[in-house]
Amino acid sequence: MISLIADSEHARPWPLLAGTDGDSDRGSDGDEQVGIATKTRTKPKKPSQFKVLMLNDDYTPMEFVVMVLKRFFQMDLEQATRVMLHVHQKGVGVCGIFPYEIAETKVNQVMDFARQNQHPLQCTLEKA
Ligand code: TYC
Repeated sequence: MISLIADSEHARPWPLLAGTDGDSDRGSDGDEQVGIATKTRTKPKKPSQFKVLMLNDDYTPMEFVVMVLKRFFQMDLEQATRVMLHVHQKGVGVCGIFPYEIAETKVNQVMDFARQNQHPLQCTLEKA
């Protein structure tokens, strides 16, 4: 018996899509068994989510933070004001939770916009 990937007689940690019936891929003389291992997740992994966090500072105007939250996180004036005041009082707050690439893009957009306007506003990522 030739086993390239898995010995079908012994424990294997993944299902074999080909080679499980023990005959279709047998060699012509009947003593060779070659399995093609195909990993199949029974439970597909969800893309991991990241929190976008806004940090407080002493210099960025409150109105600017509200503008950022409305522009980049699609908040209305009331939501944006609530989040801004939370950050102002607690030091940090969540702007939203997104898949990694979207979260990273939002952080870059906020940081670029703050820099262009010469405000020290900081924004960062954290695994949700
Ligand atoms: N603390 C700032 C001020 O008093 C306002 C502020 C709020 C700044 C939230 C940053 O993420 C921030 N002008």
